[in-house]
Amino acid sequence: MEKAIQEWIVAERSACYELFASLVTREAPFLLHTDVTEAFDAYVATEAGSVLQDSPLADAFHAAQEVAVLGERLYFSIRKAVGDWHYLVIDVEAMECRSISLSGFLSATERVVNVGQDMDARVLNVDLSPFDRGLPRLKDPRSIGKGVEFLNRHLSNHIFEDVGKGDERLFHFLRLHQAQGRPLMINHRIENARALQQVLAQAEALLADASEDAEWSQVGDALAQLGFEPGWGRTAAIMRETMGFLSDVLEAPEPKALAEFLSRIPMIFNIVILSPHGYFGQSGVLGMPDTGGQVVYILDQVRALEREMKRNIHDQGLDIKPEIIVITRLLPDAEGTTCDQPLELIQGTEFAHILRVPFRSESGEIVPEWISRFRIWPYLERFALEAEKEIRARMGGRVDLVIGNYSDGNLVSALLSERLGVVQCTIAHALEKTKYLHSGLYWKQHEAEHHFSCQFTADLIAMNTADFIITSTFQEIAGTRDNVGQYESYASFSMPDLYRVLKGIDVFDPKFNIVSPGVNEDIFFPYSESERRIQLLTDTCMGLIHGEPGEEARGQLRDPDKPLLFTMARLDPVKNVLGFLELYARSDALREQANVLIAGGYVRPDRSQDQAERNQIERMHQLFEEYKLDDQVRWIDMQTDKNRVGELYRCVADSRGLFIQPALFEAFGLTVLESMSSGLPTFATCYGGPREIIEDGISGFHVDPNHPDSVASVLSGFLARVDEDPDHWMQLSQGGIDRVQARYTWSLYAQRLLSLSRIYGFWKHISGIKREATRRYLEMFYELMYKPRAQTIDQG
Ligand code: UDP
Ligand code: LCN
Repeated sequence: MEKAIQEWIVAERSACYELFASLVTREAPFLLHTDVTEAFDAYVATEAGSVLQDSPLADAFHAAQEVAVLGERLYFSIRKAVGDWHYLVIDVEAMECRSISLSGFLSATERVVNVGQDMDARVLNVDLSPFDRGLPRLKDPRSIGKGVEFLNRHLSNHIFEDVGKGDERLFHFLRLHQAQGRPLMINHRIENARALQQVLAQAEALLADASEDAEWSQVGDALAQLGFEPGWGRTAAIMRETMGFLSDVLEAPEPKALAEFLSRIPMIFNIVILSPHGYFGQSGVLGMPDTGGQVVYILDQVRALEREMKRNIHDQGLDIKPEIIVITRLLPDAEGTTCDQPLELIQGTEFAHILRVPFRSESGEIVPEWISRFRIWPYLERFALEAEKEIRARMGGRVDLVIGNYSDGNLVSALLSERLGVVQCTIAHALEKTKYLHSGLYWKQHEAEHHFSCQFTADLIAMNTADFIITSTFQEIAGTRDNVGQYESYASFSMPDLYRVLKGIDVFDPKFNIVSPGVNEDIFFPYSESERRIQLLTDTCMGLIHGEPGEEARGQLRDPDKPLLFTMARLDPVKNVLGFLELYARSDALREQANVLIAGGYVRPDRSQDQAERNQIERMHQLFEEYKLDDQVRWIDMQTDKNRVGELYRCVADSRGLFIQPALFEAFGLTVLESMSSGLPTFATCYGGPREIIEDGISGFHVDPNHPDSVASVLSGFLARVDEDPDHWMQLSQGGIDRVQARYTWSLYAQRLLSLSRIYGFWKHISGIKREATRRYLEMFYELMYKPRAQTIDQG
């Protein structure tokens, strides 16, 4: 690319110079993708610039992710496709273009931030690429997020290539499985893979003669003589089928049989889920600081997992009680929630509990108060050790899967799974890195408030120790054509004076799998299912919308029959609730057509304990005053009762209103699923998960929060069209319902997660030695980088 550009520079020197100079003279240290493409498009629209229209510069400028401007030099990072990066520098004075290395580019960005930094200064390079050798990697970007399918193909093609070895590995893996001290599937009588193949044939013949419904109690004695144990299936027919899959795998492995067999192995009975930060509780917590979708996700996930585990155990013909423990922080100052209780049964389950472990100060005292998720890093190691003791006491150390959530839970899951020797799954929910522009490069400015030096280090460690990672969407891993994925942003970045990441994660790693969450269908059902709605709840919600203003509500709607534009979120700046209120306040058309309903934060600022939230609350009051909104906007406190929230969406749908999710960035967006599932037409940010959840114009609409005027006109246009054609509202409403039902359900989620756990469990078993070196490297990174950084946080 650089050669072709250089040829154009020589041929069209003056046009090229003018284009480059237009970037330099902006005097911005960094130019973003849109700045660069817009500058190019604007210039080629001029007469002088038109010669560059179809030049190689067009490709470079349109694919430029970012340009660092250092004096007269423009350093380009170019993303031709997902994970396909190139770097080049254009020297505007010398009119030269050449390609540079990733290190060269990162060094330039560091010098932009640290003016005067020595170009050759030594830095700590973090590079995981040497550890990848010999491990499989996807090639086609379309396969990203379908790691398990790839791994199955790889396993069946390569593991068994080495005649004899793959069989033995599988045999040893099967030997590991036991429950409550009793072996499952095979016992010591079978000594090796060859012997297994022989007895399998005998067992299959034996089962063919038995009645299809015969259970272990009828066929077990004969099978045990051959060396088999329970776990193959509830009935003779299922046992035979499972054995058939194994025979096929041992004879001539192919991906489908291998996947089918692995996903039947009885190996997941005890699961530990980690979610340390925030107020993790079953009621009265949602909307509190750091407490949102993650809590909803985990509670629904646990219920779905328990159901699926019970179903699997039943089908496997076993009689074992599964157990799930969600480990969170014990909060003595619980602010009226149950977060000060050490143990709670999770509603809707038989065997799942929330177990709370306190944070302790350096001197070992229990820390009583809530601590922002940005400041909890120094407490986590001790928390992990204490959690381990609790797990050993409850589960006897017999854990089959550890699932981490968010950066803190993922770090603890890395520490725990290492010590317990079990499969580790991580779920990011929201990686903070992409929420703030250049959060790595400007980490020092963020440090006092956000402590990203700890968080990004923790993220790198957990992503790389994880056996598998699940994400809610594709874009979370690999972004879109124009935007870098959340995980992709960890591939390489720099934190000046701390370290430079040359390879932090690879989006082509088969550990990534998209497993999307669902909604609780008992709570978020369509507004039109009137027989399921409870009048008392409807009345309560109508009171919330139309009642008198007071301590928990501001505004009273003068024209209550107008449709409602509803938004609900934690009052975190990134949710941009204020941006939405302001765009409404400034749009005469919208103010004429509709009222607004906002649920979030506290109307009384003194009730909030979080500074960022208090700032938002105060600004909201200012907007009410400035734009005189009291008779068109109703603002109610955060809603902590889920049933009420479900009914609130439906009441807004009754008004033929809509839901708007205006976040500057939304990692996934459970409110989007909830409102769609309630049959409320949904308008959501085009940055993040909603872009993938909603098919624009079919199951909702995408809006760009950076262009408030266009959001206002999209909303207003929709309302005007619905006025003329009420069917339009109905189409969007149904589109949303259909989309959620087809794509976002918890039962699909649970099936897939458990199946992944078994397959990656097998993969961990056979690839263990190869990964030992990575583990050691990460241990060092933890001790030498993470811990000292965590200790800089004041624990007082
Ligand atoms: N929520 C709520 N009451 C509020 C604000 C939010 O019940 O006042 C719930 C909302 O229904 C959703 C979750 O909190 O289930 C927010 O999840 P989402 O993924 O939209 O955002 P997050 O807060 O996790 O960033
Ligand atoms: C955190 C977020 O910020 C949301 O976007 C997600 O929906 C939620 O977690 C659940 O994964």
